[in-house]
Amino acid sequence: QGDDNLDDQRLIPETLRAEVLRHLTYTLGKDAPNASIYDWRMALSYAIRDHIVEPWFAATRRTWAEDRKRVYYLSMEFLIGRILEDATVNLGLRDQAQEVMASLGQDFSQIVEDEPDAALGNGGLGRLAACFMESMATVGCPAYGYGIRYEHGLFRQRFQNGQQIEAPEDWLRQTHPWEFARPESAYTIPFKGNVETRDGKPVWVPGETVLASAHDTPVIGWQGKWANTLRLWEALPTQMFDLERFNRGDYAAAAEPEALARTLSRVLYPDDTTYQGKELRLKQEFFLTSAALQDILRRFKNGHSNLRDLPKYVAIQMNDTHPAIAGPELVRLLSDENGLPFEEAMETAQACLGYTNHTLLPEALERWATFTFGAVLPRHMQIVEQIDSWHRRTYSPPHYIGIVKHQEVRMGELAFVMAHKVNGVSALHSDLVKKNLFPELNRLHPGRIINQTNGVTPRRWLKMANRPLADLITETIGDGWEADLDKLRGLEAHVDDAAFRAKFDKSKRANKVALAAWIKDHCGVTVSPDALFDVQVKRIHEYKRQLLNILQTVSHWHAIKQDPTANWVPRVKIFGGKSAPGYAVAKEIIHFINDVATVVNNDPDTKDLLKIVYPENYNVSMAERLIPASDLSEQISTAGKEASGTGNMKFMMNGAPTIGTLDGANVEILQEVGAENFFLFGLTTEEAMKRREDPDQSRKAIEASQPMLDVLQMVAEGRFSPDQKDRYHGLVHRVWHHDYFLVAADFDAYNAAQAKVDAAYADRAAWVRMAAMNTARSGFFSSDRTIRSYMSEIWDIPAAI
Ligand code: 26R
Repeated sequence: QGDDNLDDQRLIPETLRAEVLRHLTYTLGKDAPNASIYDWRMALSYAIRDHIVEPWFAATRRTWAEDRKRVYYLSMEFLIGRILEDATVNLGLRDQAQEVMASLGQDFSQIVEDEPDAALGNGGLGRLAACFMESMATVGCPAYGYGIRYEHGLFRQRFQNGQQIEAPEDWLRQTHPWEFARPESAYTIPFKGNVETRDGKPVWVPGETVLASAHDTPVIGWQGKWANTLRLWEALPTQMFDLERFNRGDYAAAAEPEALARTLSRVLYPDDTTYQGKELRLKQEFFLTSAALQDILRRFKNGHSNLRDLPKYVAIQMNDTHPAIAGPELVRLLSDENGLPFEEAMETAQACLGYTNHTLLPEALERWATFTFGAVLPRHMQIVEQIDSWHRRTYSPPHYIGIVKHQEVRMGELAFVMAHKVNGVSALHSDLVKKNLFPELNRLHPGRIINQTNGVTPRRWLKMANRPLADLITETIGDGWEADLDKLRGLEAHVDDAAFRAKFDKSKRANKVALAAWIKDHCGVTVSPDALFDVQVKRIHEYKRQLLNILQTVSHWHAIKQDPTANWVPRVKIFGGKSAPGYAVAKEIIHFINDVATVVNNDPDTKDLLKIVYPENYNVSMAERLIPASDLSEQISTAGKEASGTGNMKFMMNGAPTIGTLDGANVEILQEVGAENFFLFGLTTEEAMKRREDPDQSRKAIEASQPMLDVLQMVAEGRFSPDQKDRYHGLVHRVWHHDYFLVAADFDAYNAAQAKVDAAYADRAAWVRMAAMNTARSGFFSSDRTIRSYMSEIWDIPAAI
């Protein structure tokens, strides 16, 4: 059986079957004839979870016994997705689970799909944290992920007349079977109040407190050899309710303290576009960070007494600046609460802390008004000032560098100063972090900024999501590639073998057939699996340029109509992604894509040649369905804007060549796969910066391009909004006159690259070879490689496996 690698502890199906039935009876309190799909899913999940607990205990015991250093990954987002199938894959139990459920009259894949996504994240940053958790468990890095147990994850997206409507997400309405509540692990989190001086020492007298209560989810690595903990904090009131008010009959007021406290873990901030000075967001950030640090110090003290030894046992990674309050909070805990002198507390904290930057966009860089910061965290405001002047004193920077500037606390600078290592997430991005984001700090602290190119877990994104291809890989090069992805290079020897290519093509086609059926079901659009599936899935942002894609699609449609009998390659354009609820321009792009889709999909002239589909509510499980069925990966951000991208790596692994710009990790993908297997186009970062210096750049580009003129003309005339002809006048105007992201400047180059794609796709043998080369050369993009690199270059932790 393909994925059953746990030879030494092979479960016989009868055992698993008995376990499922035992949980159905004794945990769910149901008998088989009355069990719903939910009951079966819970029973199977508990049965599978039981098999995670042993390796989890073993890993914990070993970490304690060997007194090992642990990494603590602090993140406001963990975009986990579904857990059941992933757990069965890593335990080598997927085939048995399927067999067992079939014997019970249940369809395994239906059960898997009954699980709601744990959508505790917006996009790339949150999904990266999830891939890292899985890789840390796979390579045997002792680790805790710390996050917030949001009651409502990322909103559900629907389209109404083509427009995005948000509805609350409610993943915890059903029991979440993977977590263990740990009410005994709870910490008091203080806020507000003021700082008094007692015996010459500062004492923070908080004005409010809430309780952070832990929920642990074990994360199992490949082949069940190691497991770590994802610890998510739930906010609870320190005082349940006001009994006095309750007894007076004022029930609403009596429940107020509870409601207020709980809002802290109520919703995930769905805005990954602009920094907003929202007090609740700052409180959430401190809530996570303080709970994590208190937990870390408690664990450290349980075995060690000298706090100066903390960095020998503790590495703390800040996932962007969202937990950057960890710097001052750790200093506060070490000095105010544990008596270390300020400078020793500083040194100790710095030696523990690392900071990963994930964005250069100025509007997404966190800054807090000193007024808000000082009101919510009065003691931290003082410590931040102290850190700032310590830094100035110690390094006497020739140019003024400040953490606190213009009455704002700049969280990037704070994180930088408090960390011993700062990293970007792709080679290009790390260069830009040095040159453009922190030039002064980089001069003062040479060598502190390093690069750690992102990666993705091949267990979820290849082994689990693309069974046909995974099976072909194993058949061709044997097993072992799952934990050593460089082995995929072995496929290269087969790409010129027609029989191998036929099998590769067959695996892709199987995924496309399945996706076509799903699209029919979910979008009501009929698409042919023989068409080229061209996919752009990611959050909707101007810099990611979904607009470039849809405008080029309009141009392509127009070209087909001009010359309907030419030898066109049939295409299906697939879009997926959510806009931040307050991001009007992104929402307009969604509306526009849907409006274009309505016109194009109903045009008899282009019926078999072009379709546009945009399924609602793109999330991790939709990505698992779309990416393996893709022929072409759209990675077309304006150069210099996408920090890395991780979707780009998932497509590559799944044998979809990229059409893309020299941005983020695309640069490294191109380098690995070779220019002949990549459709490169567009301005470089430098060229883009130069181009923007000309205020007329977009007008000039449009006037020099007949296709662009035609497209904008059609849109302006209302061809895609017949019910409201001027609907997209604003959009067209912005392309002409305010095109910061250079849609017009890159349009012709993109159009030409798409023509090359068509030509390449028409040559089947060459295309399949190219697709296979993408898989074969994707080994570098395993998050195992990334994690090993963090371990040696930032965390100083040796691998256990
Ligand atoms: C503070 C708030 C406004 C906020 C800003 C930005 C919240 C969340 C974000 C999300 C950003 C930081 C993000 O997801 N960045 C993405 O990180 C990925 C993982 O490193 C990269 O691959 C991707 O390029 C980058 O956009």
